[in-house]
Formats: sequence, structure tokens, C-alpha cells
Amino acid sequence: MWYQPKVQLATGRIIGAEALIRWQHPEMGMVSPAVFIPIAEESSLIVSLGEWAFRTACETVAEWKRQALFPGRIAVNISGRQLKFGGIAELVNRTLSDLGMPSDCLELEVTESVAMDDDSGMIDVLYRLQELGVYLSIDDFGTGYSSLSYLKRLPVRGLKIDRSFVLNLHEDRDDAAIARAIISIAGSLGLDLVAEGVELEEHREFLLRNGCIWAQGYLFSRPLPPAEFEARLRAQQ
Ligand code: G
Ligand code: G
Ligand code: MN
Ligand code: NA
Repeated sequence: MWYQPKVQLATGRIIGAEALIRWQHPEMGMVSPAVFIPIAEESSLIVSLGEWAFRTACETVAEWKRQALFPGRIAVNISGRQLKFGGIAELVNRTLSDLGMPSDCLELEVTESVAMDDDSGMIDVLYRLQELGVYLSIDDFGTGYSSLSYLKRLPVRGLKIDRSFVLNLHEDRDDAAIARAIISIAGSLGLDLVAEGVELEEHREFLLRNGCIWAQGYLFSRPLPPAEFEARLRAQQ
């Protein structure tokens, strides 16, 4: 598992992290999760892989918390199949109690298409997670085909503006308008907002000027192996 800082846009200060799975293959080199997660999702492998990813991220962050190094929440990506069939609430409950980690240290990111799945079993799982005190956020916000009504229906606390809207917002009027609209939706609904894919100073300035407070992206840091992430945490103590 690697870790990408989530930062305060105004200062660059780390306020949390997203855990991202990595596969160093002996012959193929680094294989992207964009390649192997969809394949794992075709079978029940996603459940054991997801459990490993979740547990590893929580163990690492619990240790950083013990050393008072890590602020805020660790965000873990959860796929639709994991939510539906993975016994996620039990996994969360068991892992947090094993590690003595409070549930407000944990965030789960689910994509918009997963959150919109009308399956009532899915809705129940999200409410069970909320009851456990887990923070839920919508990943890649704006890319699913959304009616927005699901935001009222589900126990969602935060949104992540998809990086496809951030990439050109300094030179594309439509992307700029979409980004402003998402900032406004989050504000009106009382949801937290993180902008993804912040790569340029122009992105940072635009987002700050338009009221976005938190971000993630290469301008601040790429995803880092745990030792490098830990060094960043120590450097900002
Ligand atoms: O980190 P990277 O950009 O390579 O990730 C590509 C995709 O893989 C992203 O959509 C990301 O959400 C997903 N991903 C990364 N790590 C995990 C993980 O631990 N579990 C799941 N389900 N998806 C992940
Ligand atoms: O789908 P999800 O948001 O979980 O995907 C996160 C992925 O986005 C991570 O795998 C990470 O490698 C990638 N990522 C993070 N920051 C940036 C960025 O600034 N630019 C680009 N192109 N990708 C990024
Ligand atoms: Mn994510
Ligand atoms: Na995303």
C-alpha cells in the first residue's frame, strides 16, 4: 500500500491520506490497480485483496497515530463488489477493534456509480458503516451519471471532484464552470470537498479563489511508499 497526502490548499499541510494499492510484479514491473482491480472484481479475489488492502492501511496508520504523526483520516477505496459481498461492516468493526483505532480515523471512498446503485442491500451497508462512525465520501464525483438525489438518500459526508475536471480548469471555461458548480453543491449541502488531480499552481489558485479548501495531487505529492510518507509526516511536525 502507498499513501498520497490530502492537503490544505492554502498551506500544503497534510490533513490525511488516501491509501492506494500497488503491485510490483517480478517481470511486468509496476502494474496499475486500474488494470488489476477490475480483473479481481470479476471474481471473489476482490474480497481477499480488499481485506488485505484495508487491513494493511489501517495497521500502518494505527502505528503512525500511536506516534502522534498522522493527522485526520486514512481513506481507503472500496469497490462495489466489496460493499455488496465483502462483509465490509464486519471487516471494519473487527479491524478497528483489533487495532484500537477509533472509527473517526477512517474514511471509505466509493465511486458515484457504486453509491447510486439502487440495491437496498447496498444502502443498508452504507448506513451500517455510518453507525460504526465511518466517514463516507464519493470518489470521482461528477463522472457517474448522477441525479444528485442519492446525496440526500445516503449517509455521505464528503465529495472528491474528479481529476478530469481539474486538469484543464485553468484554460477550459466548461471545466471551470463544472468545478465551481461542484464547489457550490458541496457548500450548499454541507459536504466536505477534496479536489483531486491538482498538478499546477494555476489549479491551486483557481480552487482557493473559488472556495475549495482541500486537495490531493502531484503539485503537493505523488502517492508515496510508507517510509517516504512517514518522512513527510515527520518533516511537518
Ligand atoms: O493509484 P492509481 O491512480 O493507480 O489508482 C487507479 C485506480 O485504482 C483508482 O480508481 C483507484 O481508486 C483504484 N484503487 C487504488 N487502490 C485501491 C484499493 O485498495 N482498492 C480498490 N478497490 N481500488 C483501488
Ligand atoms: O479513482 P481514484 O481517485 O481513487 O484514483 C486515485 C488515483 O489518482 C491515484 O492512483 C493516483 O495515482 C492518481 N493521482 C493522484 N494525484 C494525481 C494527479 O495530480 N494527477 C494525475 N494524473 N493522477 C493523480
Ligand atoms: Mn479514490
Ligand atoms: Na478519483
